[in-house]
Amino acid sequence: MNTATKLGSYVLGLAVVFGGALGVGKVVGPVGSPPAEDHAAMAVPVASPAHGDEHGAQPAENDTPGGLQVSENGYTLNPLTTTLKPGEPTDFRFSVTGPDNKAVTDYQVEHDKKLHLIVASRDLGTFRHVHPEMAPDGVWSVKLTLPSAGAYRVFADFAPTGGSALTLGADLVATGGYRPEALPKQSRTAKVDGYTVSLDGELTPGQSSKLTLKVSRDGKPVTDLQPYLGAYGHLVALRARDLAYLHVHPDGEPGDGKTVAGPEIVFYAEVPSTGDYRLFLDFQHEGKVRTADFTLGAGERPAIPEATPTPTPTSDGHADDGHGH
Ligand SMILES: [Cu+2]
Repeated sequence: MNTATKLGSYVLGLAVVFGGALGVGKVVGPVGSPPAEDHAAMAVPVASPAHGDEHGAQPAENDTPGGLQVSENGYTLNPLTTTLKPGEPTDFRFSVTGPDNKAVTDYQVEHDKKLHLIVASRDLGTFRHVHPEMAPDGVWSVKLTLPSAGAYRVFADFAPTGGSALTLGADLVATGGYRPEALPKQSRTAKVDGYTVSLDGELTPGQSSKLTLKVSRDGKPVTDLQPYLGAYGHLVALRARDLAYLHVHPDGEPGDGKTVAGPEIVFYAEVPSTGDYRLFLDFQHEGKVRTADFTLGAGERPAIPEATPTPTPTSDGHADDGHGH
């Protein structure tokens, strides 16, 4: 995707562009705030050290969301591990080759890391966000334990030095017979490890949508969230059915003098289409990173045929309150 052009096509307040990698051009600063260092680099690619000269020819603008392709803009994700056994810690290894067909070894640091790896099961029940280590030859490696047999998708989210941010995707299989689970029902409340996270806001296709996530524990708002990878929260959205990848970033960041450490974390997201999305929020509190997950619909969706039980008429004879059900 030609990120410079892409950015230019949005004007105000857009914090996220679908297709979204962590880096250049895919994410811009929050509304009305001075851009942070990395955001500045994204907003003005030629000003970034990694973009010190003209880009030269870039591929034409392409609105395909991230994560759907194994190769884009001349960069290719090459998994060296394609299957693993569920429940067993396994090194997942891969490289990224560049337009010269050599393994890429120079990456821009985005949110404290050169590369972010997301792993999700095809049924979107399992989610991992990990940070592999790169060997000098450009081979990345990370210990992965997948909970159960099934089809998974890995997403490498990175920005090669001198290039645009990319999210490349590839399949990964945990061997064994499995039964895919239905997409978790739509929900605006997630519970994890005694924390409750509630989600406010609507996803509107094609528009920047404000999402507010509020973290509480034992009924009390959490106001001392800890920065994790340069933010109080990281939100990844995956579109149901094709696992198109959207990385969303918060409005404001720790240390900017106005972003509070909870209980609310505000994000701006733009989704490209109607449909269901799974949202995964990573947040850190008391030294531990946890993930809260949600299912949210965007836009008017065609009804999904499912076996809905027919409403049972009440038989206890109490009067209808007149408001219906
Ligand atoms: Cu990451």
